[in-house]
Amino acid sequence: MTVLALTGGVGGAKLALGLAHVLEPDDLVFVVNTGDDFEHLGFHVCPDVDTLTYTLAGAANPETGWGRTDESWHFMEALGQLGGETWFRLGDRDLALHVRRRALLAQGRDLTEVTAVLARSLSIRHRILPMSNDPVRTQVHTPDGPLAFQHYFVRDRCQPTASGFDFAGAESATVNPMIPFAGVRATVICPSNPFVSVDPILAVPGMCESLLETGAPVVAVSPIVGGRAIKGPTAKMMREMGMPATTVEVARHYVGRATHFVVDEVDAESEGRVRALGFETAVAQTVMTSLQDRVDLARAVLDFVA
Ligand code: FO1
Repeated sequence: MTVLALTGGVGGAKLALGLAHVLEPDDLVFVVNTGDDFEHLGFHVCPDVDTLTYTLAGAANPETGWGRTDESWHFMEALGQLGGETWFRLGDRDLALHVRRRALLAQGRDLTEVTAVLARSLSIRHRILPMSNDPVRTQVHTPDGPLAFQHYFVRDRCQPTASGFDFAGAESATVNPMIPFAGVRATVICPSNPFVSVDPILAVPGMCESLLETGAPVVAVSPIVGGRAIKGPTAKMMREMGMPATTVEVARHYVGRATHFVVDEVDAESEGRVRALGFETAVAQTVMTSLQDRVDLARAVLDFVA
């Protein structure tokens, strides 16, 4: 029986690593957001796939959570000298992965196959599935118009005011056919940004329905603790969209799309209000600093939905 883990970004990758330490490759499949993908410097860049891949390979930069550890930056330096765009930092070792992905895509392989080849070459045994092989691109609605996600997140450092999001291409994207819905015993929505990491996954037509039709629990872990996001712009986005940046508000966002919800110990007094929204609820330490924290949370989530 398989656990599906939906993840995107650095926060989600933390719990993903914990799950990978608890579950065997046959029992765990990652479904990863590709709404952050973009064409850049001639490469098809897949930030959330790569963040998960490097994290599972033990090669992720521990400070940033994205890109590789033991990196050098000669390519960026030389590109800058040549007048190239350097706002999106590609390290020398990370560059090799982008060159390799481009070659594999040029052979006509789809994103799922390419991701599997790269994961295997980094000795990863767990399955990493892009949510779709078709292009879906998150756009951030700002006062100056729609902004491509990486332009919002990296180039403009999340400064623009976000009033909403859309996922260009989602309506014609196909759910990754390799996702083994039939044998699912639980779906874990990792503590990623609900709006730009999880919603794109659930926006692929049929994804949400297929998850609920498994009849298995769909458990979301709150990315908001005590009114602030552990990582990234989640709380800022919520405030800008007129929502209180609370765990209860995140739960409200998942009404009808998840069945279980995990709040952090700091928000234990909110558990009743989350339950009142119709969720089965649990309280756990969702702030993950150490590897043990990641494993403990994974175990707590799996025990909750066992
Ligand atoms: N995030 C940044 O804040 N600055 C960067 O320069 C940057 C480069 C980068 C390169 C490769 C990659 O896979 C991810 C990278 N990220 C960078 C992170 C990325 O923008 C975000 O992790 C996701 O798109 C949202 O979680």
